[in-house]
Amino acid sequence: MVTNKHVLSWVEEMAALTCPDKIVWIDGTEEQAEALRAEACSTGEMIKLNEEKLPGCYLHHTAINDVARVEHRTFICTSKKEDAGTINNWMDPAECYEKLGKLYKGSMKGRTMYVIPYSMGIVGSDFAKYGIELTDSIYVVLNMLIMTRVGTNVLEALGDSDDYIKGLHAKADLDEENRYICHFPEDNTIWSVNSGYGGNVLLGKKCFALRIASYLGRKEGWMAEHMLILGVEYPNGEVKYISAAFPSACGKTNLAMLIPPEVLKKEGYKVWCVGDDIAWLRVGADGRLWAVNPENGFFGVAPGTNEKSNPNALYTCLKDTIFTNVCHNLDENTVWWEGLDNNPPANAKNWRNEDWDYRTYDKANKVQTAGAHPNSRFTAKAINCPCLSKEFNNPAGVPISAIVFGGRRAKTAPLVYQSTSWQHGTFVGSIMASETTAAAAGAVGVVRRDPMAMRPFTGYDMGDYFAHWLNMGKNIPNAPKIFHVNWFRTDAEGNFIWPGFGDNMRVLLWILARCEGTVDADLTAIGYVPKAEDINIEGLDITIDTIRDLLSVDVESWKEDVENIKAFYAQIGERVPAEMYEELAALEARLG
Ligand code: OXD
Ligand code: MN
Repeated sequence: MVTNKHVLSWVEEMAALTCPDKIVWIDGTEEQAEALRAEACSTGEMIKLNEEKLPGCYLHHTAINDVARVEHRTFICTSKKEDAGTINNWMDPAECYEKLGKLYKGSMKGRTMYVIPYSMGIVGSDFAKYGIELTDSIYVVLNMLIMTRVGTNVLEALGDSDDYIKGLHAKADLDEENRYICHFPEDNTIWSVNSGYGGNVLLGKKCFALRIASYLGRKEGWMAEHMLILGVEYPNGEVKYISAAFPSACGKTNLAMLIPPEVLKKEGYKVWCVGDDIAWLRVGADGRLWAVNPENGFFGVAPGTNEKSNPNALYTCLKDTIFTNVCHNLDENTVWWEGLDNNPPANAKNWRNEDWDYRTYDKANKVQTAGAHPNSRFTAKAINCPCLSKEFNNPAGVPISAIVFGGRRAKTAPLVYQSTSWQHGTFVGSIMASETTAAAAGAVGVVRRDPMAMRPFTGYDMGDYFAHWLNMGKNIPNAPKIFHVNWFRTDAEGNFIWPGFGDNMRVLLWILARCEGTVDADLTAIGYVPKAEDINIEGLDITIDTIRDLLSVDVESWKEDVENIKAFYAQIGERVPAEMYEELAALEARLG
């Protein structure tokens, strides 16, 4: 029985707007979830997959015009435009409520409204924040049950408080022209309409745990970041934790679930996954920075996931998983995607649910010809991950030794470098960037600046966000050291030089050795760079000269980058802190 009057009156108000035929409260029980799965299968919203090969797994197809996050239709609605900043789209809150109100009006007629009480973080912990999502999609309910902690215990923990994030989602007509993902950070509210794609409709994830949470973090003195969290276990059993931010398509989930190379595994090194996408960070009583993963599952990109790139992810999605927009193997009633193996199914439906002949696949035109959409996903439970950290459910989180930023750069960034201070590290994060690859449409090698990988996810002005980072640094007596990595340097023929994947562990070990103060480094114009001999290359088909090459600082391309950074800071505008300009000027001077 729900007694919280704030919740009851809000649900009533939203129901009066959307007019559902009925309202169902999600209680988190397996019985209710199972009944919803059966209902979704009976209407064709989901397909039950082969119970022997993929127990508890389902397949879902989104509308073909609705397969990814829509940054151009994502808005931050603060009362003052300046507070949303120049990088975000902004709409006046009153105008937005009115505009979307019209789209919601009567949109749930003939449908059911599901009320999902959920927690980001462990219910009752200091880190936890609560949300309620109203949705007319069973698919959303079933995904939220995997991605967050859902149930009546959330309402009990909330008590009579109105301190929760109010999320309203309606599929409406899935009309692209009227698709909106809107955030009202001053009202703890998220409104999403006309989409059914995960990143736009699982409101606990990007909308709450990053955009709204980053706003709350600034107000309350903590940080919400687009970061994976992993633990490196040493042969003596000690575990050190790293959090790392990468733009999309840089292998975040793979790094989070890394398997060390044979030589290190034999010595007893292990890696444990705490999270693959989002970290909430707070200063602990011991003066260290502590992190939790506020999610409870993984919403990972399927294509490219295989036995070599990420066996742990593959294993994680063998049961209790919802697959979205992958290829359906009709003979086996299983799933397939490009990059899984070299055996595409002969009798299959593609991500659009049309008959598919794998021989028509053209790499240059993936969206049209692939079996699985390039952004097809698996929604899988964290507890099914073989390398899940035993601290995953620790309400206190894990202490972070190193923060790592990364990008995809063909030349500019070396394999790894370390910042010289928190302020310099904040600068390094602020200039993060990735170059577009031939795999994506548009020009190759165009630099997209993506500060801290938060460009699409900061719920306020980017300059204020940098200032928040600087302030946090002043309040963390034992702050993590800050690093930058680049797995993607290429040779003259455009081939990747560094092997990547599990071998990235070799770089993580150098990073942690720096945090422990047990290894030396060379100070360069951009920061501390390893001495080549300190990167362990045992068992690798790579010479120390190649490592030297990977660690070299290409002064000319950095000078070009400085110009690009200046333009980007100018675009962010006047709230970029003076300290960032100081760091930029110092870098320019050091480059000569
Ligand atoms: C994601 C993203 O889906 O960053 O995690 O785009
Ligand atoms: Mn992400």
